[in-house]
Amino acid sequence: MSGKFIVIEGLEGAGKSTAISAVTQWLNDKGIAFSQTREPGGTALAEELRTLVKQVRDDEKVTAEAELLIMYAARVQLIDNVIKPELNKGNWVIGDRHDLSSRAYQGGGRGISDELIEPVRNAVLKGFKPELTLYLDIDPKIGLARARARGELDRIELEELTFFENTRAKYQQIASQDESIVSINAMQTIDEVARDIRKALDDFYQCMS
Ligand code: Z5A
Repeated sequence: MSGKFIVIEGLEGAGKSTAISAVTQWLNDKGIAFSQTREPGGTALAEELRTLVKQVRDDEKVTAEAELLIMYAARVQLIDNVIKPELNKGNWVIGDRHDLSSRAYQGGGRGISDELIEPVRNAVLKGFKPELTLYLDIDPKIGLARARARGELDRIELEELTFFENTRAKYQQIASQDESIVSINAMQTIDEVARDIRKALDDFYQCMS
């Protein structure tokens, strides 16, 4: 595999869509061929799972464990059918969320133990991981206000503030222990965030060459 897998992560309203524009502009400037993915989603089956898991439902409770397994079912479909084939062609892949989301939301937010998450991760990922993750760090109060201003909230976005605070704490904890994750202050202006993203990409590119 010669392409690189770069992932954008963060709470809702952190500005992932805006960050992806900055990354795609940087790749275009460098003349690097790439494709984009999102999680959950990115294949026909994974998109159906995305719709199911985001749907607000009053007929039954979605358990934390079912939510976790749906995320990984969608992920394995995407990795095997899209991400790895693209990387094998030499293309870069830009991911809107990946495995770190499950560790933060299901591990931190839902409180699922590592004893359950780790075997599932290992079975699905088999050591596969992004070369670079850009984690957009934001206070959930600010992120949720941005998300609310945009329109209707999905099932996960309707969670209590403590859910997002726990999710953020897990993001921060994992990011502090993994050198492939760069934390970016997403509470700055859009231009400042874009500047920090370009710098992180420049540093990454320099380390590669
Ligand atoms: N999830 C999970 O639980 N476990 C998993 O393993 C995975 C996912 C993979 C996926 O939703 C949901 O699934 C998500 C996590 C969960 N649920 N929640 N809750 P998603 O990824 O499709 O949706 P999202 O995270 O909710 O994305 P989002 O709300 O679209 O966030 P965003 O892409 O970061 O936001 P944005 O559209 O770029 O920006 C939001 C608004 O803020 C927009 O109007 C911007 O113009 C504005 N903005 C952006 N940056 C700035 C700055 N710097 N200043 C001011 N305003 C800004």
